[in-house]
Amino acid sequence: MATPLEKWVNEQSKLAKPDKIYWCDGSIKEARRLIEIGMKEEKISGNPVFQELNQKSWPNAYFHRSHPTDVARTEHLTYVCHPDKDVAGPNNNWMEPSEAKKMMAKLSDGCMKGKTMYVLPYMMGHPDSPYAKACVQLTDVSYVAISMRIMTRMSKKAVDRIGNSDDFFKGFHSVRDFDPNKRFIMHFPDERLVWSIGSGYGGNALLGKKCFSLRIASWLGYQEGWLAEHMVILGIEDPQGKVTYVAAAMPSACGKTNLAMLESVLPGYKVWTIGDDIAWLNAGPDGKLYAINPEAGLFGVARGTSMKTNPNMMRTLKADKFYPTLFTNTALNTNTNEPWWDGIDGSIPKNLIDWQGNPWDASKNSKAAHANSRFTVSIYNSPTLSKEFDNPRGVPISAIILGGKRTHLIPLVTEAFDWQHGVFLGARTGSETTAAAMHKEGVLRRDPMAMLPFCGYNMGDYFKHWLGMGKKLKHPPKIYSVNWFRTDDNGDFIWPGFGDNIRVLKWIIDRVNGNVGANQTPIGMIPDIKDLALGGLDIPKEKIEKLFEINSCEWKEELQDIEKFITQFGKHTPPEIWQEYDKLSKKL
Ligand code: GTP
Ligand code: SPV
Ligand code: MN
Repeated sequence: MATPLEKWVNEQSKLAKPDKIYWCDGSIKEARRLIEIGMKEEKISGNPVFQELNQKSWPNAYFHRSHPTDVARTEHLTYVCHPDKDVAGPNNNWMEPSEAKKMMAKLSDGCMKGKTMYVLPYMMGHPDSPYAKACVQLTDVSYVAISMRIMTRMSKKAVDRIGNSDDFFKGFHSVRDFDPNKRFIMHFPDERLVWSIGSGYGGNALLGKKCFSLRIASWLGYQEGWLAEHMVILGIEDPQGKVTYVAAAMPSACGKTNLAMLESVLPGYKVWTIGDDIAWLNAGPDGKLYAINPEAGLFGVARGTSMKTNPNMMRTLKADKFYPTLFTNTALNTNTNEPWWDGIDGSIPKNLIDWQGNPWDASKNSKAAHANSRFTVSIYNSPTLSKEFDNPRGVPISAIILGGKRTHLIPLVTEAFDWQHGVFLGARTGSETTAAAMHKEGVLRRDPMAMLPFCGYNMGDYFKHWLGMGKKLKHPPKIYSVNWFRTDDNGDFIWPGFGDNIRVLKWIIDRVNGNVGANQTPIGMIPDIKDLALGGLDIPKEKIEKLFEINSCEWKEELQDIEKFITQFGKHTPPEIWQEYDKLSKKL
């Protein structure tokens, strides 16, 4: 008798009509074979799916060039199909589920003809974790199969865990012909199903990531009493060897990966990495909040990554471990066969070809590497990997940090008065858009808890759920807002960022551990400058003060925009959010 899993795979193959079906086991041998297939047999717009890079300087690294229209997440083509539109909320595109399925079935009919259908069984979370979920994705391109193998725990253990049950997350993915007019990423939360057509790009195609671990998981968490968040998880070790764990939400391309692998400029402090993008947060039996990272890899922004900004990531990318490392849409140095991007160490090489494969002409003002070019690398390659990474229970979180990219207004760091105020602080967060999704860069939008594109249900209900989580915890973490991106009158960043962010993290753990005081302002508690470890920093005092300036005129404008945003959620917005709004408005 076929298992529900086998039945499902069989039904999907009848629809997609692949030439072959290949069940992946996640083994090392298989990764080698899939890379070979990607180098020799499969093609995307005439290019091989993988190209071997210089194995001496970049061991185990391969280059991938995507279809030119397929370089970032497409939020306008992403839908959450609850039966009731109101459940999806104004923060999601919505389509009636049966209508969506009809459309997707039509687009999927015969979409894998002449291709192999890869069946990818994987776990999100450590297989021994009570919080882990068993998943299966189908795909028709080796790039996605290899990427999923790097990003997740892919193995037969997932098939064993599913056994005879129907309780697994289902992902159907096909790049079809990459037609941007036939590209859709559809979520069916009640069926734990994601159906994605027409894109091979990261969050559109690696369905374990944003689609399942955030959009569907946030909905599961809402029903079951836990949180799925767009957050990094890290441990901060102090000179006495005590490790304090924090989780931090920041919108796409706003600094999570860099924070997760930070190399401290303060002697005696060290950051340990647990995750760089997604956290699942559960209330533990001791009343603390526990975090696991459901992923096992890093899908990071190449631009700006160097030995100066993120040395631990450069070491991770060059680590000579088995797991293959992928570079997508970077430029290529044809002399050395090495990847290149803006901000990487060294001078600009002479013989670059751009991310689309054309010789690059520096005078033509085009970018050699795509602004959203990325690498995909196993987290086990990281020299900063925490020894708690595989702990099935996760780590206890002492502070939650909520960030965004704001060139004005928002202070370097603010502490919330309490949990409810912290939820408001997250709800009101705005951030300037980045190249991680297909839209104009640098436009301010509200992005509560960095979840606007990833919350799989009505965001008003999401705020309610956050408030409820706080009540459930006997020891709720303290909540902070941070902003590394405030600029001076010349438009330059005031704060050096990167390794210097440890100075802010130190203040946060000093607060959490009751070692320092703080000053009260209308928007929250801010540090006394004397309590910040600023030794060795060459920034004039006025500029540091500017990082904490609260301009009430600008804040009044901000309040109007916040009100407009929150009003959208109507009766779904909990009264506590409006209470906090009123308090702030009165204080200003
Ligand atoms: P996603 O993978 O899209 O979720 O992005 P992310 O939040 O992990 O962002 P990441 O750490 O990759 O950083 C994105 C960009 O911001 C990169 O170009 C970094 O170099 C830059 N960046 C990161 N941290 C800082 C910082 O502290 N200051 C400044 N000025 N730039 C930073
Ligand atoms: C993001 O955009 O937040 C990313 C990359 O982390 S993606 O996998 O495309 O979501
Ligand atoms: Mn992300």
